[in-house]
Amino acid sequence: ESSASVGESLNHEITGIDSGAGVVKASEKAVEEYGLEEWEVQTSSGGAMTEELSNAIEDEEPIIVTGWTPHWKFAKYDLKYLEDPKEVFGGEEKIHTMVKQGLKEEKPNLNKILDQFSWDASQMESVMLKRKDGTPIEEAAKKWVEENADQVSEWTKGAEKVDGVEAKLVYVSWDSEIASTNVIAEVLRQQGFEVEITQVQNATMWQAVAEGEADGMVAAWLPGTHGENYENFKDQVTDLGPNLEGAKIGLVVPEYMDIESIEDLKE
Ligand code: PBE
Repeated sequence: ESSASVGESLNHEITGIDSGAGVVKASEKAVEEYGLEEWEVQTSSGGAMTEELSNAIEDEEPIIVTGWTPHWKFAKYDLKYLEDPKEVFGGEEKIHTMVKQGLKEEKPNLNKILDQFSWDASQMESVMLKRKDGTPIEEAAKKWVEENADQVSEWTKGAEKVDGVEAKLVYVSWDSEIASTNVIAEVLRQQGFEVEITQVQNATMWQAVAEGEADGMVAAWLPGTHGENYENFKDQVTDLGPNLEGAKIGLVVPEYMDIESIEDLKE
């Protein structure tokens, strides 16, 4: 199968997610920088993307998706990242926790827990997988918190329990962030916070924290994916540092596809 037929068989479409996602913007940039004039990044949602991926794999058909790690799809399917010799997608990233300015003074216990929140890619993936396999996310989060009490006690160390203090978190409906946000929300609930988690678009997530409408978020992918968002708001948010290391974005295809690099989409 030649790469020309890959383009034709895909109608020169890359299956994207929501248009606000950094990985979609990076994919559009890749289309430009690799000279893939015929190609287009179709936007939809994270859920629609994984649905299309599942369908394609079922029929062993070609597909290219805007992908990222951590994600359950790598546990479910044989997938590979297309090589990116121009490094448009950047390298390894970290997911940071961002809070509104002054949170430390306003809600010190909330700030402390958000600051101490940190886990790894395989832990996040395990929660994502449970949800994928049908467990409601609140339940999957509760279970994870229960089974990882030692680690969770590191997150709450030095924080006093509260009685109904509001904790407002914002996130985007990406599988990875659905997992992290629900896990930290469960921890906060157990500490006595009145937790409200709100699903928004990426730009709104940053803006809500910058304007102090939300207390924080655990979904800032840096330095690349959300680099532009961070540039826009860095003077209005407080960066509490990474909560997860070893994240990555890129174009992802099934192993059975006969291409290895983004360059291969050119012909
Ligand atoms: N993601 C998941 C997001 C960040 C987290 C890779 C889809 C994005 O592209 O903005």
